[in-house]
Amino acid sequence: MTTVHERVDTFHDNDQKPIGYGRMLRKEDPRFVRGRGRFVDDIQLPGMLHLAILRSPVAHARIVAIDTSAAEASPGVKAVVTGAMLAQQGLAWMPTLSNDVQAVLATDKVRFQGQEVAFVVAEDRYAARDALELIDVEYDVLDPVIDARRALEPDAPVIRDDLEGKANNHCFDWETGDEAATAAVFARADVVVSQDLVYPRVHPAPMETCGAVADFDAVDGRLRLWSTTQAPHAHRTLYALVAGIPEHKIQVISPDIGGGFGNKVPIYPGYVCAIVASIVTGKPVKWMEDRSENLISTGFARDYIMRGEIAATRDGRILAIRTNVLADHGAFNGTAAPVKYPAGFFGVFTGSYDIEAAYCKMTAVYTNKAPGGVAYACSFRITEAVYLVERIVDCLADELGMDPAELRLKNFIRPEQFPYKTKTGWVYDSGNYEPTMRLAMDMAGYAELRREQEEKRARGELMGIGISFFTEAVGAGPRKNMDILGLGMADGCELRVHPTGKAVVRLSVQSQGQGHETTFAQIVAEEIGIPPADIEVLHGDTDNTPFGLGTYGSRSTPVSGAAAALVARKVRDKARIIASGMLEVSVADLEWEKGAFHVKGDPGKSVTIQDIAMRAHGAGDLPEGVEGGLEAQICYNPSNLTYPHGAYICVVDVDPGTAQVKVRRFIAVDDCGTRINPMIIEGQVHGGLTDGVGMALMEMIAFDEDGNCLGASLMDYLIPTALEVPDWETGFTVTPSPHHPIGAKGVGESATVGSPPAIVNAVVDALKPFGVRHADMPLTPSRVWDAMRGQARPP
Ligand code: MCN
Ligand code: CUN
Repeated sequence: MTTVHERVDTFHDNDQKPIGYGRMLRKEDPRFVRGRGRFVDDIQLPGMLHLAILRSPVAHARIVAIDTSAAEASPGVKAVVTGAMLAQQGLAWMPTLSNDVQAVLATDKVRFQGQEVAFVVAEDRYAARDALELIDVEYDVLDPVIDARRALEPDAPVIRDDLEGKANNHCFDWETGDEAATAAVFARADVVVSQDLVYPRVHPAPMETCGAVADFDAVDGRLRLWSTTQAPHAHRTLYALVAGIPEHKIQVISPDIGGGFGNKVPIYPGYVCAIVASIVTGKPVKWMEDRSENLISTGFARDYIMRGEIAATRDGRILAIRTNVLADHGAFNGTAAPVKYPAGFFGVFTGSYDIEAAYCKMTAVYTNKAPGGVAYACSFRITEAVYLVERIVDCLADELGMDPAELRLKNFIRPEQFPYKTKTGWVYDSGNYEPTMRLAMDMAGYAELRREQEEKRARGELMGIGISFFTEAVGAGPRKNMDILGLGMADGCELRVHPTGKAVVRLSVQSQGQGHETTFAQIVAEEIGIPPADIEVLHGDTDNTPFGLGTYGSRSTPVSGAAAALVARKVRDKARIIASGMLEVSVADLEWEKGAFHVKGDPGKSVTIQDIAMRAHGAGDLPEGVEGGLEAQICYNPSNLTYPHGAYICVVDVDPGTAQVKVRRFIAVDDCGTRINPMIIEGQVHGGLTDGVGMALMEMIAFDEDGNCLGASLMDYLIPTALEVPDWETGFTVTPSPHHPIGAKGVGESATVGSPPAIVNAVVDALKPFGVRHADMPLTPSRVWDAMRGQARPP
C-alpha cells in the first residue's frame, strides 16, 4: 500500500511520448472542446423523418379509445402508430433487462404519467410534435398507487393486470444472509439501534437526453441503429430477439454519449418505436426526447424504504446488521442488474466491518411511477447499501456516545483478513482500510475540526462533521453467476498492431464521458510500449468491436481493462517470438523493456515493437510456425469483482435562521488499486461528489397524490452546480486487486456511492443540539427546519 505520493510519469502534452500510467490529457477532448463531438442528435441521414411520442397525462387509466385521424391529416405527417397497431405485429410489449415485460406503446392501460401511448412520424420534429396534440385519447381514469407502502394493501388497485393471474402489486421478494443467526446475535447484544431511512427516487439527469436514429434497409434487411446506449452489444441481442431481425443484420452504434450515469443502460420504448417507424416508412427515423420526457419517463434510481438495525457491545464492537427494505420498482421492472441479483449488489450492506451475522429481507412492489430501478452511478444498488450501513453506524455512535471515526476504526475488516468473505457471501479481494481512514482524518484535521465544532456549539452555531467509509463491489461478472438475460458478463477485446507500429484496440465497453479513449490507450501502451498517442481506441459499434456486456457498475476497468492488458500481453508474446528470429537468439534470451526486446546482457542488440510490427507484416522470414500479422483477440471472464474502498469526511455549516446547509469542506480519499490516469480519476471523483451533494441536499423525483410527476423540468428537479459545491480535497491510497492483471479496481461510481451518507451524517451531526438523530434526504432547508423544530428539546 502506498499513500499520496504518485507513481507517475506526469505528462501534460500528448506529443510527448512517455509510456505508462499518468496524468495524460484526454485524447477525446480536442473534439469535445471544439464542439466537434458526434452525438446521436448530430446524425443526419438523407430523407430522415422525425418521431415524437404521445405520453400519458395520467398515472393510471384504462384506454377506452384512440382517434388518430386528425393527426394523420396533419401537414407533413407520414404515420401515426398506436399500441393496438403494434399489437397486431406482436410488438406492443418488449422484455426488460430483468425478465419483466414493458409496454412499448400502451394497449390496455397506462401505468405511469409519461408512459408512451402513440407516436407520430413526420417530415420534421415540429410537424411531429404538432400532430401529437391532434391525437384524441379517451381515458377511464383509475386510482393510482403512488406510495410503495400502499402497494401491498389488500384493497390497492392492481397495476399489472397484464400479467397472468396477477392480483396484487408484488414484484419480487429477495433475501440474503442468515436470519436465525442474526436474530440470535441481536438477542444477546448489549445495544441495539434501529432507524428508518428513505433513499428517495432520484434521476441520473445526463446532459444529453436519450434518443436514436434507426435506418432499416428493406432490400438487404439490415438495420443500423445509432442510439444513446451504454451497452450496444447487449441491446443488439435484445433487438434481434424482439424484432426477429437476425443479429448479424443489426448494427448498433453508440457514438459520443453526453453522459449516461446509468440512464442509458435500459432499452426504452422510444428506441423500439424508432426501429418500427423506419421499417414502416422505409426511411431513416430520428427520435430524440426532450428534457421533460427524460426526467419523467426514463430509468430512475433508488426509491428504497429501509429499516436498518445494528447490534453491538457496549464498548462499540459491531456484532450484526439487519435490514428490511421495501423497494419501489415503478410500473415495470426495468432494473438493469445481473439476473440473479434482483436487488443488484445491495448484499454488500455489511459495509467495511468485520461482523458476526447479517440479514436482509426485501420486498419489491409495482407502483404507478416510471419504470427503472438502478440507474445513477450506483454500482448496482451499492449506493443504497452504503447509505444504510453508514447511516446506522452513525446512529450507533450516537447511542454509544462514541466518536464515529473511532467506532469505524474499531470495527474495520483488518488487512490480514483479506480475501474476506462477508456474512452475505461476497469475497472482498483486498483492502487496507485504516490507512485510508487515517489519511482522510489527517487531511481534514479531524481533531481540530471537533474542537472547532465544540467552540461553535457553545456559541449556538451549527457545524457538523460527517464521515462515511465504503467498500464497493465493481466489475461484474464472473460470467458463471452474472448475466443479463442469459448473456454472461465477460468482455471481448481485440488489438491490432499495424505494420508501422500504430495500433488499434477495440473494446466491447462504451464510454459516456469517462475517458476510455485515453485510459485504455494507456493500459495497452504500458504493456506493449507503443505510445498512447499511437493507439486508437474503438468502441461503441457492434460491427467493429468484439462482443461484451457494456459499461455500468464501474465494470470497464475491472473487466475490459483487464482484457486490454491481457490482449496486449498476448501480442507481446507473439512479438517476442518474432524478435527472437530477428535477433537470432532463443526466446528465453530476450529481455523486454518498455517498447523493445534486447538480448540479455547485450542491450545494444535490440528490436523495437515498431521494428517487430513491420517484420510481422513484411517480407522476410518469420520463425517456424509463426503466422504473419501482429494482432490478438481475447474474451476476459473475471474471477471475482474488485472491491475499491474510500474514506470521506464532510464539514457543513447550517444556518440556524434559514436552515440552509452549506458544504464547507469535503475530503475524499479513494483507493481504486492501481491508478491508470490520476487526472481522470479525480474528475470521476469530483463528478460523483457533486452528485452526492445533489442527492443529499436537493434531488428528489416527487409525485402528488394523483401520480403527477412534480420534477418534469430542471426548474423543479434541482441538480447541483458549481455554486453548491466546495473545492474538493482528494487523496488516495493504493491497494491493488490481487486478481486483476494490472491491479486496478473500478472508481467511476465510488464518489456517488460514498458521498451522500457523509453529507447526511454531517448535517445530522450539526443538528445534534436539537436531539436530531436522523433526517431523510434531500436535506432541503424545509426538511432541516422541520428536523430542528420537530425534535427540538425544550429550552
Ligand atoms: N480509471 C483509472 N484507474 C483506475 C480505475 C479507473 O484511471 N484504477 C479510469 C478508467 O480508465 C476510466 C474511468 O476511470 O476512464 C472510470 O473507470 P471505471 O471505474 O472502470 O468505470 P467505467 O469506465 O466502467 O464507467 C462507468 C461508471 C458508471 S457505471 C457511471 S454510472 C458513470 C461513471 O462511470 N457515468 C459517468 N462515470 C461517469 N463519468 C462521466 N463523465 N459520465 C458518465 O455518464
Ligand atoms: Cu448504476 S449507474 Mo452506472 O452502473 O451505469
